[in-house]
Amino acid sequence: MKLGLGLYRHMLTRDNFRFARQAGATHLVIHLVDYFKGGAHSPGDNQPTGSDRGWGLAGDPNRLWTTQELKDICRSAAEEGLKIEAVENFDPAHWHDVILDGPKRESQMENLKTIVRRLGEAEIPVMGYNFSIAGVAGRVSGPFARGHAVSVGMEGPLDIPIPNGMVWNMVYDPDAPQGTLTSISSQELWQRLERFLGEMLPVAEEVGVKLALHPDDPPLPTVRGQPRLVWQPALYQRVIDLNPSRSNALEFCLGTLAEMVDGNIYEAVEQYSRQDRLAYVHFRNVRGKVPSYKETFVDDGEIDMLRVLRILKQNDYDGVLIPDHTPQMTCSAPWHAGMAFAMGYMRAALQALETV
Ligand SMILES: [Mn+2]
Repeated sequence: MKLGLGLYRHMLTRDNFRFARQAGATHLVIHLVDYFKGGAHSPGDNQPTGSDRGWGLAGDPNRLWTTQELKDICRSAAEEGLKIEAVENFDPAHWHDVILDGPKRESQMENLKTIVRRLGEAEIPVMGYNFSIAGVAGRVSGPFARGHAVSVGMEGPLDIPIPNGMVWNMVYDPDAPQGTLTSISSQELWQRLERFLGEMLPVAEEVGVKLALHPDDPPLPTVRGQPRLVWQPALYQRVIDLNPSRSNALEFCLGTLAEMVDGNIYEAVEQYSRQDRLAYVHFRNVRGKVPSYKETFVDDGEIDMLRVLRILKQNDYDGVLIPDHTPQMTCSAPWHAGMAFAMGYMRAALQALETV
C-alpha cells in the first residue's frame, strides 16, 4: 500500500509538495475545485463546512481544467518525488445539470468526458467524484477532538430545502430566481447515476482512468430534503452492480462508512477490497454515527485502523491511502500539524504491517 496526501487547490505549491514528501507520501490526491471562494466558511486551511448557502461559489463554467495545467502539476510534483494519483471532485460549475438533470446536461456530460480524457493524457489514473444533490452539507466544527482540537462533526440532521442555483453545497448561479429545489425520489437519483456511468465509463476505460465514487457524507437517507445514494455500506454494492466496467470504482472513505448506522466497517472493507474495486482509500477515524458523530484523530476513533489495514493487505489492496480529514492541532500550522500526525501514524502502521 502507498501513502498519499490530499491537497486543496490553493495548497498546490512546492512547499506543500515537499511537506508531503517529508511526511512519507509518495502520492498526492489533488483538489482542483476552489471550495473557499466567496463563502462564509471555515478558514482556508481546514476542510470546508460552510453555511446554509454552502461552501461558496462554484468555478468558471466556461473554463475546464486543461491538459497543460494537469501536466504542469504532475511535473512539479514529480520534481519533489511525488506522483499524482487522483483528482478529487468535479466542479459543480461543470456538471450541475448532470446531477440535477437540467437543460445543460448534454453539454455538461461533454465537459466531464473532456476532463476525464485530459486526466488520461496527463496520466492521472483516478477521477474521484461524489454524485450528490446536497453534497457534504450539514456539518459543524468545534473543539470536538482530543485535547480540544478543532474537528468536524454532525449534531443533528439538516433538511432545510436547497435554494435555486445551488447544488453539491456550492452556488453555481448566484442570480437564480427565488425559490428552492424540488425534492426528487431516491429511484430518480439512482437512474441519474446509472445514466452518468453508462455514458462516462466507456470514455474512462478507453483512456485508462477510473471513476471513483465517494459515499454520501454525511450518510443520511436525505439531506436538505434530497435523497442520497450510498448512505449504508451495502449500497456501495449497488453502484458496482450498476455497471461491470473495471473503471467503475470506489473512493473508499472509512470515516463516512463508519458514520453509517447499518453494517460493520470491517465487513465492508472485506467485501469491497475483495472485489478489487477500491481506487483509493480515505483513511480517517470517527466517533458516533449519523446524525451525531465527530471526526477524531486517526488513533482515537471507533475504527480499529490496524485491523482495517490487515484486511486490505489480505485482499492484496495495493493502492493509495490518504488521511482525508484530520482535526486541527493547536499551533501556528494547524492543518499541517494535524496531517503530519496522521501521516506519521499511517507510516508506522504500514511498516508494522510489513513486519508481521
Ligand atoms: Mn472522505
